[in-house]
Amino acid sequence: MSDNDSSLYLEEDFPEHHRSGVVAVVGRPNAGKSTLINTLLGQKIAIATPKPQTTRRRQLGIYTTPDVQILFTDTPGVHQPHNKLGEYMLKHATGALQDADVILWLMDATQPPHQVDQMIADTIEGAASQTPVLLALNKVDLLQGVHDFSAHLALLPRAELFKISALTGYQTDALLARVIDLLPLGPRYYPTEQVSDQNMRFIAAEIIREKVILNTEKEIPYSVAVEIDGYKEEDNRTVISAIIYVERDSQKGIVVGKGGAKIKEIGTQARREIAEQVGTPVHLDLRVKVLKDWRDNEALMRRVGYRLPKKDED
Ligand SMILES: Nc1nc2c(ncn2[C@@H]2O[C@H](COP(=O)(O)OP(=O)(O)OP(=O)(O)O)[C@@H](O)[C@H]2O)c(=O)[nH]1
Ligand SMILES: [Mg+2]
Repeated sequence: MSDNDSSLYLEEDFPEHHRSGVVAVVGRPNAGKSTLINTLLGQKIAIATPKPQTTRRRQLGIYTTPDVQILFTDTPGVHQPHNKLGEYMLKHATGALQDADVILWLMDATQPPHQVDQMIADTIEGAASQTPVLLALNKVDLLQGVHDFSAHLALLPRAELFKISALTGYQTDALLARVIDLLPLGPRYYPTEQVSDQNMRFIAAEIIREKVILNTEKEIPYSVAVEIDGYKEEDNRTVISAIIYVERDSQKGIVVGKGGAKIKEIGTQARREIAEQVGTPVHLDLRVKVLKDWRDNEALMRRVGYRLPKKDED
């Protein structure tokens, strides 16, 4: 943890043997990183979908018990970037490695190692060669019979191997116990009840983006950004308005749907889930706008909420 972290918070009341630290959760898109963090925390703090490249920036899932606080860093799946958004995502993933006390590398056990996995192994050894690595082969609930994972482990022989299912929770307790073993002694950085470093505004935008991804196909899930342009609590309800950005006119038509049917469905699903999280009824107003090729334009990326670093800065 850096000393200038604005969220730094020190609670007096924790035992002397208290452990804490940062666990970077990394891996290819769709490996199950966000699902695993939600499972370990016992609540959904990050969106997860069947489409790769769902997570776009680094965010924390905070696990707290009387003796331990773990800051799980959810990261975008590592892939060869094809545009400015992809570069931004890669930077967030590799940056997380350098700050970690433990690296939790997830691979999809149903697939052979990919060339990007080699890149991940090389990046770990380049940026964090002293940091313990747990290699979790995920989705074993989908496997039948006996499997040989020597090719996976050969990428980073010093890693400790776990076979888990983030979805069912199989062996995730064992993985968590090992993470805790590896953490140094340290204080509690966040209040005990805090589970995420993101505010409700960001989480609402993510939930809306998740519902767009789940209700669309092809390029659209990748082309969508969501901006919350109004958020207020009034008369015991939460009133939110948001803009869904897409990259082309044709995409706008698809997201809106025939007679507005699709955007209505997206709105209903998002409103329900946001209401569950904020604990009040929610009024949600959605609009769809075209922002041509925003994913390859830094100024437009900033406009839709991706805070790009200045050159050479994280
Ligand atoms: N069967 C099965 N599916 C899983 C498991 N873990 C995750 N999934 C599914 O895999 C898909 C991807 O999960 P995510 O958690 O979004 O993956 P991610 O690694 O965060 O992906 P990115 O954010 O794109 O990098 C979702 O449909 C999950 O439900 C698992 O253990 N078993
Ligand atoms: Mg994710």
